[in-house]
Amino acid sequence: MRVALISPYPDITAYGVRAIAAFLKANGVAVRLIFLPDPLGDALTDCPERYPAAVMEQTAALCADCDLVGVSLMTNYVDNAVQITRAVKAKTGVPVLWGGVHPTIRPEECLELADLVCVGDGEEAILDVVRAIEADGDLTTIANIQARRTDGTMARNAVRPLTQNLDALPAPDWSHEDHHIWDSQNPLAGVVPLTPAATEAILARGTVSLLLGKIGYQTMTGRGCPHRCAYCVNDAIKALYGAKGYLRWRGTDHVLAEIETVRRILPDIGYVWISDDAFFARPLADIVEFCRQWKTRIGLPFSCLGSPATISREKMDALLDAGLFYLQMGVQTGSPRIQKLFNRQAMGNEVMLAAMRIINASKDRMFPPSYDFILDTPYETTADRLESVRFIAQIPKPFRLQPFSLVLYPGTKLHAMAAADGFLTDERRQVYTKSYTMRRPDYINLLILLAKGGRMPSRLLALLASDAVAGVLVRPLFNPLWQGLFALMGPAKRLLRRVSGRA
Ligand code: B12
Ligand code: SF4
Repeated sequence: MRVALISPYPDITAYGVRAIAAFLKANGVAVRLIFLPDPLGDALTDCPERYPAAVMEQTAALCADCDLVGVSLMTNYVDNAVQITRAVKAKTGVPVLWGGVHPTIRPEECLELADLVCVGDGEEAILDVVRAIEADGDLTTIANIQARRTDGTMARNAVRPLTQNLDALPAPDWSHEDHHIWDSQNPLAGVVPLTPAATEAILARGTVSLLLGKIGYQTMTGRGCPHRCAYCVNDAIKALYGAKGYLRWRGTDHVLAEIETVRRILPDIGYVWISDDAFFARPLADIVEFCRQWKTRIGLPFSCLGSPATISREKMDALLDAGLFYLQMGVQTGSPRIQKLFNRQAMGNEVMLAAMRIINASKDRMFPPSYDFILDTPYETTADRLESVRFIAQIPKPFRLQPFSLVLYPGTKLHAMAAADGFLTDERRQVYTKSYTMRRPDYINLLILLAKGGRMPSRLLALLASDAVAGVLVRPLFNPLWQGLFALMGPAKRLLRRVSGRA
């Protein structure tokens, strides 16, 4: 049996797809991986036909001798999945299975085009589908799989319990055996075999890789998150499976063995990007052991994410000693009212400032940390937003901000609430094709963007966010001015990049 797995994501890490590929291979199924990185990158615009026709034909040809085609998708990649699936169906009779975050949340919508949909974790489910196809068996009774029966009714099978022992699963597949890619930076080459050298060249183009001049390898040491923020998919997935047993960690040896293997294939990897939702949520003893082994077996610099409630001095010290060079933390808002709306009241301003002070005490040993903010929440008042800016003025320097415009992803509490309250009138525009870079061009967002690099004097920022000054400048009369400045920011940034010689 042979399965083609297709990833449309701009980032070719695609951990979930590679995890499934490795699992199928370990169970004797041949796998062909096809990477079709979205040519628009993270700048999502409304563009249903994202791939050239020739690329779709080559993709379909690569699927023709397979028994099953799997496509992975997040909500912003529905258009990609539709285009790919139509192309495969036009040229082959191979059944198409969609999996990933979006099919997990919206299986019925996905079944309008896909033959089968996988809800939740996919390793065992896809293997069961392959076995059923092999035996010419029933595809509508498999746990995690949803399908339309021949009479048109929906087969909605329950999810199986989550695998608790992640070490029983193989590490993601970076073998490069039967891996293919269409690289939009070399579009005329078509879909070609992916070589380790090409992978390194693509990973080297990542933002942090460019900044450091080192190739970054991204992995995950666990699955799940201890928190349940109202705008995050973790909330929806916990609702599907139950919160108990949702947060799971791989053992240190399992993770380090993966990195050792991948370094043999990709020898130029210069740092590791641990992209667990909340790596700092690992217990201290685990972190200490992880760091001890990391130093002797890997020895590369690494970055990770931490939620404010989980950062401690002891964990920081151990990680810094092992090579932590960069840390990203979610702040999202400085308004206690919006923290409550986001279900992040346990991560209030005092908790966040305490975590920031711990991070700041190590400022000489690492890159400035990055703090994420969510902008454009429909429930925010001007007072809430100004509280956020005043909070930024209290953050110890140096730091960088990553301000994201809120995307109301389906399945989250906030999506349901906004839909009920009439804030979601056009899902395609407001969700499916919305990028986090589409920030509302107004005075308060401008302040946050100006504070992004962490260089704006805190007193000046606090003054600009004071009721006396902001009270005047947020008036609609000034909006054209802020909109004009926003419009100039893109070209100014590009000019600065060109002058400084960066691509
Ligand atoms: C790591 C990560 C990234 C990385 C790497 C992404 C990549 N392409 O490799 C980076 C930082 C680049 C990233 C970027 C983005 N991300 Co991201 N990311 C994650 C994160 C933290 C983990 C994903 C992961 O690897 N999980 C572990 C694996 C094992 O789980 P999985 O991917 O879900 O796969 C399992 C199942 O879904 C299923 N499955 C998956 N694919 C398939 C396919 C088939 C055929 C089958 C049968 C099953 C199946 O089986 C897998 C194994 O069990 C999640 C949050 C989360 N906790 O899931 C967000 C998340 C997936 N990201 C999200 C978003 C929105 C983005 C961006 C679009 C943000 C943006 N720019 O606006 C970008 C775009 C993607 C890109 N550039 O490639 C959202 C998606 C929400 C949604 N409804 O779609 C999430 C859920 C976070 C959130 N906001 O809630 N991301
Ligand atoms: S801490 Fe981050 S990953 Fe965890 S639930 Fe909240 S937003 Fe999602």
